[in-house]
Amino acid sequence: MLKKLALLATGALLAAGAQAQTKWDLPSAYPPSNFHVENLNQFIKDVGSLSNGKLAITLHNNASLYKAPEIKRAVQGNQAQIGEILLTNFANEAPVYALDGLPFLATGYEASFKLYQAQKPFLEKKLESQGMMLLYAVAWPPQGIFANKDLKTVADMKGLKWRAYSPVTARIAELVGAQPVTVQQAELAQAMATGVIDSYMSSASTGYDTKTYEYIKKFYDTQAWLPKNAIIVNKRAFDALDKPTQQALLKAGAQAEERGWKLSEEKNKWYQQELTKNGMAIVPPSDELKAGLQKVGQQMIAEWVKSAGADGQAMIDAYKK
Ligand code: PCA
Repeated sequence: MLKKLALLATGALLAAGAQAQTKWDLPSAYPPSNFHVENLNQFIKDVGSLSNGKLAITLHNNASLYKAPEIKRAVQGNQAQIGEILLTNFANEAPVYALDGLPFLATGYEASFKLYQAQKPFLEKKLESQGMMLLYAVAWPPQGIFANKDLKTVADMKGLKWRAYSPVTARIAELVGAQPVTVQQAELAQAMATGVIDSYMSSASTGYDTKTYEYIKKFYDTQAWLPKNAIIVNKRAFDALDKPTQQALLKAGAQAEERGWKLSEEKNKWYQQELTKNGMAIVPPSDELKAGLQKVGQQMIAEWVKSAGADGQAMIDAYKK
């Protein structure tokens, strides 16, 4: 009888040992229809299988756990062990976070990936100094302008009630005489419904996620820049994993980065079709509008280089090489 009990106890211990599992929370500010979130779901599955179930990540999407601007601090403080951030949201904290949010520096997927490689060592260093690490980053589709108004030149942007999602998109508004209101994607539909804003710059992806076609009927396809979301990890939480689990996480991250960049480009076409199907016109910008926006971009790049010092110049040089 005693022997049997001892055996049972050993069995229970063994089972518990095999299942010893670390649980992480992953806040994201975007909804299930978003390609970043689709990619995250696959990433989480991959982490589970590559780690033999030892690391279980729970996704909290749509800003349900933390709002977009709070996620970075939550990961830094280890309230969340891993999280998704929009880098350019943190432009005021350090210039490196703003680089991929600048208009007309890198405008296609290839150029944006090159810009990422130039930015990456500086991004890693910055995050490391804040007790975090960069796992992977994926570009949003090219940014265009959603507006009902006819925009033939930048002068037509004057007075727009402009939704900004970052200091950079607020600066664009200032330079063209629009009125910026900062609203994150999770609150964007409401801001349109209540008339707080009547225009914004973002991707077809966000236009789809927020049903922008119910309020705004034109998307000016300016392809001005491709900002990135990054998946960041708390360094102490990472260090607490055993080596094979760390390797599993890194591997799943590398796979998610590769898959994510492809998904962004592929799904952008689908998002644009959906916008069209729902009554939105995808409008190529006039040469005048393009030229005006490029001028705004040049000024903003010059301002950035000035604020970013030697590191900034090194990033630009590495990108232009
Ligand atoms: N969508 C996000 C950021 C960039 C993008 O394409 C947003 O509009 O909030």
